[in-house]
Amino acid sequence: MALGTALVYDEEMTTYKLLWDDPECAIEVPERLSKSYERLQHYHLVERCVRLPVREASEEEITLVHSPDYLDVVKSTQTMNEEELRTTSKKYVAAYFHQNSYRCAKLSLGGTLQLVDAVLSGEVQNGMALVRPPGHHSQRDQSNGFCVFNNVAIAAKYAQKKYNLQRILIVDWDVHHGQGIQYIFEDDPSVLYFSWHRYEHKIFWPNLTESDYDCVGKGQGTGFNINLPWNKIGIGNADYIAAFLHVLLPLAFEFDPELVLVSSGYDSGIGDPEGRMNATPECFSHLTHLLTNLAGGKLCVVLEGGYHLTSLSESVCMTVRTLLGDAVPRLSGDMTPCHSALESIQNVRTAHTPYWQCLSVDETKLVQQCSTKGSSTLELPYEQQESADTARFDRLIESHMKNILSPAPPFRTSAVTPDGNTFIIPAGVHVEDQAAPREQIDAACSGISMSHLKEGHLVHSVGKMLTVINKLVKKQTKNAVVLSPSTSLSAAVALQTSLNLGIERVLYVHVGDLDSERDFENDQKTLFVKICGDQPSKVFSKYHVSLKWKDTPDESSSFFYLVLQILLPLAYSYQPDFILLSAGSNRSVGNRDILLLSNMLQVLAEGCILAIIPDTEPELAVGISSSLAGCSTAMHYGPYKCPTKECVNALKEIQRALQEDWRMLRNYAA
Ligand code: X5A
Ligand code: ZN
Repeated sequence: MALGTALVYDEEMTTYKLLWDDPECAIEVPERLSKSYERLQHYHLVERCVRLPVREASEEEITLVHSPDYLDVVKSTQTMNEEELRTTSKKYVAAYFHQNSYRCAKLSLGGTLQLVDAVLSGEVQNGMALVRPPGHHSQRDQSNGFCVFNNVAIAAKYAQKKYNLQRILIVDWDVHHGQGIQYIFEDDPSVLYFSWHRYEHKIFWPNLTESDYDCVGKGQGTGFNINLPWNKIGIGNADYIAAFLHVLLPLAFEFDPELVLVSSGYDSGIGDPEGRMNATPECFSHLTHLLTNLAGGKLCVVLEGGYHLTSLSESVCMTVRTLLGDAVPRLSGDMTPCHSALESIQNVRTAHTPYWQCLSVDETKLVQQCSTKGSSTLELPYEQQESADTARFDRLIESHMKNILSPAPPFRTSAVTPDGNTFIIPAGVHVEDQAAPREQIDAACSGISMSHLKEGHLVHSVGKMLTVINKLVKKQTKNAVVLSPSTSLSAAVALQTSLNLGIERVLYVHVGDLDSERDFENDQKTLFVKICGDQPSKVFSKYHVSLKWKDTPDESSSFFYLVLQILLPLAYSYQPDFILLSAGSNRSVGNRDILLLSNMLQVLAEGCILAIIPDTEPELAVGISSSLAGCSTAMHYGPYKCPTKECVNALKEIQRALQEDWRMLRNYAA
């Protein structure tokens, strides 16, 4: 059954601050924490989480990463006067100490470890630690960039030691390079570290050569350090999603971690004075959800930076909401990655080609990145308001959030099951028992030959499905699973009905054979994607993509590659309002792959998915309904393997042909 989401927060971590004038450090204020927490309360998210108390980290834990000498220095700041604190702070880069720094740093780390314990002991599914001081810049013997102890790096060492983990993924979406984490794990293949960061050809802090894409790790750890430098400001939603789909996630799936730690800085979000990037708060919902299919959903999100208080706190809320399994809001803005972002993506993919199978099947080359060409397609809201009033910008974010967060109705998953078969449906899923009236069924089926469907089947399955579609369109239900005697027919009826009800863009994904395949070209209201094991009869076109996909038969799957390289990019580019996912007979992908697909597709259309499953396959329906109900993140999808050259070539052809129409397919600039 569904495990909960943990939240770590303690007011005591607001009891240290900068005591003197230092413009560089002035942004790291206690309100970062208190405002975020207040916002979580405002959205009633705190009460939905499992509250974990913080604790002090032990010296043994601190020295998993830091030197005893450095620990002594930090310890000694407890009793220093302001003059001494200043002198000690000056020994480091962009650091400051207060008499309470040591105590708070111990709580910050201890709180992070509490979260790791709760997730790895199975007490909760995932969670977030709202902590300060942050950690990812701090190093073995130094404080750096407001960081005292390296919370996430120590958490990884702690998890390896206490739970004997072999593979941990660290995702650092803070806008700064977590060079501290890189230094600690650069020769270690058991920790895969991914960081994107504002770089601007090294002119941005911390101005390190080793933050560039060609720094891939050392010795045994070669290939396990992934740097994605942004050479422009104004990087936005489309760029971040492209970075996940084309860089982080394929490598992460191939790596197959047992735990995911997020160095979760929100200075990569819109309005931040440090990052000057453009990602809106709901982008963090997407990033979070996209990670939930790794490591059986064991995800620990740990706060790092984030200096625009409104942007920070809204983004924190979006992250926690998503950890709780709420629907992921639609992503705003044009889904076209900018040229500079694509250059960076191309280069990091090329730099990692020797180390990752899923990249080596693709042919990539380096591109010369110049500092002038290309810019984000989004405006720079931060720059607009820089001189003027920040209050106006705050109101802008707030009204944006109101717009995208639809008020929560009794949101649940519905199911249509054959009579007397309700026992298979997971708790919390609503079994629909109301069939639409006969006239409605007849109208919905007009033009679709239902002749070989038995009368009883028709009324039960199609009739109830129509009721469910009505509810989906009216937002009275979140998503649904239909067990059907003929998935092709049910899908055809569902498609026609949803369009009749005024849905403008339907993404229709069908896996397996389809009884009668109509032509979707020129019908811009449907993007049809069919996945089958045989060569498709029809050549693909913009709105009608049939593709052949076949794994070599064994325990592992390469389906993630198709999902990340084709299906999600198509879906993100199309921005559907409704998703139809149907499974036919003679499928070339396993049930586990369909679960991965249904889980991943939930980032689109606010999760409004109707899944149509053969009524002979109740196990699949159970899996999908629990996935749609947001309680199956505990499932482990691995092991993964690399797709065959043949599959990759077929996909590449589609990618090339359609990337002008569907921009998120693009993963290179040249
Ligand atoms: C944790 C974090 C930023 C330091 C910036 C110094 N540190 N210019 O975001
Ligand atoms: Zn940062």
